[in-house]
Amino acid sequence: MKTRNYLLNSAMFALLAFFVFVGTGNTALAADKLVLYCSPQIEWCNLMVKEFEKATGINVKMTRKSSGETFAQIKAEAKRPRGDVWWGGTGDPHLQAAEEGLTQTYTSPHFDQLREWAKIQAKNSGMKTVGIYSGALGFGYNTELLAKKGLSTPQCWKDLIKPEYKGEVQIANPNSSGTSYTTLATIVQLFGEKEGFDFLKAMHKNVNQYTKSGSAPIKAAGRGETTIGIVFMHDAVTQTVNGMPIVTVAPCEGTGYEVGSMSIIKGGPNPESAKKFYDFALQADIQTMAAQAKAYQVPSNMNAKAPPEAPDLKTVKLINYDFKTYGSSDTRKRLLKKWDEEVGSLPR
Ligand code: S7P
Repeated sequence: MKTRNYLLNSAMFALLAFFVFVGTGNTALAADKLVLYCSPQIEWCNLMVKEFEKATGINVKMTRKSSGETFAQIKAEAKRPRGDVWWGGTGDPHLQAAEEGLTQTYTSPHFDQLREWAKIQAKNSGMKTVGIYSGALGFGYNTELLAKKGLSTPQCWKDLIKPEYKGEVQIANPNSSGTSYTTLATIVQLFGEKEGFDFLKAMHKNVNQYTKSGSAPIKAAGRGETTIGIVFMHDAVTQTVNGMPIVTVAPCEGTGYEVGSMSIIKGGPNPESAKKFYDFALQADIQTMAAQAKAYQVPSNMNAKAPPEAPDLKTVKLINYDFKTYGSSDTRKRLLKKWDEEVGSLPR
C-alpha cells in the first residue's frame, strides 16, 4: 500500500512538473540563470535583460559598471568567477581580459553575419571576445552655456586647452572608464606620446571633474553643470534626442573609435546560459532594438538596422586605431600609470 501511494505521488509530481515546464512556453528550466556584467548605458542593459528573459525564460542577474571597473572586478574574481558574460564596454579592456586568460574562446553561429571590424576584434583576441557595436569619440557642448559665457565654439581637440575653457571641460577617469581610456589612447596615437601627454596636462587645467562613468560628462553638460563633455559621439546625440541643448563635435584633427565588445568569463557559474546570451546578443533583430533604449552605436551584425540618429562614421575623420597595441595588457597598464603620475595627480 505504501509503495502504491509513493508511486502515485511520484507520478503526480512528475505530471505537475511537466505542466509547469510546458506552461512557461520556453525551453528553460526554472533553475536556469545568467550573471551578466553590463557596461553600456543602463537603459540598454535593462532592455537586453528583459528581452533575453522573455525569449529564454533564463533568470538574469545584471550589474552595470563602467568598462575599466568591470575589467578590475573580473580580474579580482578570477580565482572564483561569479559572472558569466561581460556584455558591452570599450574593446580595449576586453582584449586585455583575453590576454590575461580571464575570458574564454567561443565562436557563435552568427559570426559570419558580423562586420569586418567586429571579426577583427575577435581574431585579435584568439576568439575570446567579439565586436557588438562601434562608435566614434568626440565631445559635446551646451549651446546655452557657451552663449551665456561668450565662449568660442570648440571644434578641435587642441581647442580644449585654450585658457577660455578653464573649468569648462569634463571627462571621466581613464582607470574606471573605457571612454576615457579610448581618449587617452586616441590622443597618444594622434599627437605622439610626448606631445599627447603635454596636451593632457594642459587640458587638465580646464577639467572641472574626472567622473567615474564615461557618459556622465555629457549628461552633466545637458543639465548645465559643465559646458563641454568629452564622450563617444553617440552618447552626446542621446542628450540632444532627450531635448538637451547639446551639439556633437567630431574633432577636426581626427578621432579614435571603439569596438564595443562581448566576452564569456572563463569558469563562470552558468556556461550554457552564457553561450545562449552570446548568440542572442549577436542576432540582427536584437541589435536593431538598441534604438529603443536611445543607444545610437553602429551595430556589428550586417543585417541589423543602424538607428538613423547614429553618427555616420563615414563622415568622421577616423584614425587607424591600433586596438592590438592599446588593448594589450602592458600598454594599457603603462599608460594608466603614466596618466595617474603625470596628469591625474597634478594640481589644478
Ligand atoms: O554609454 C554607452 C557607451 O559609451 O558606454 C560604454 C562605455 O564603456 C561605458 O562607459 P565607461 O566609459 O564608463 O566605461 C561604451 O562602450 C558605450 O558606447
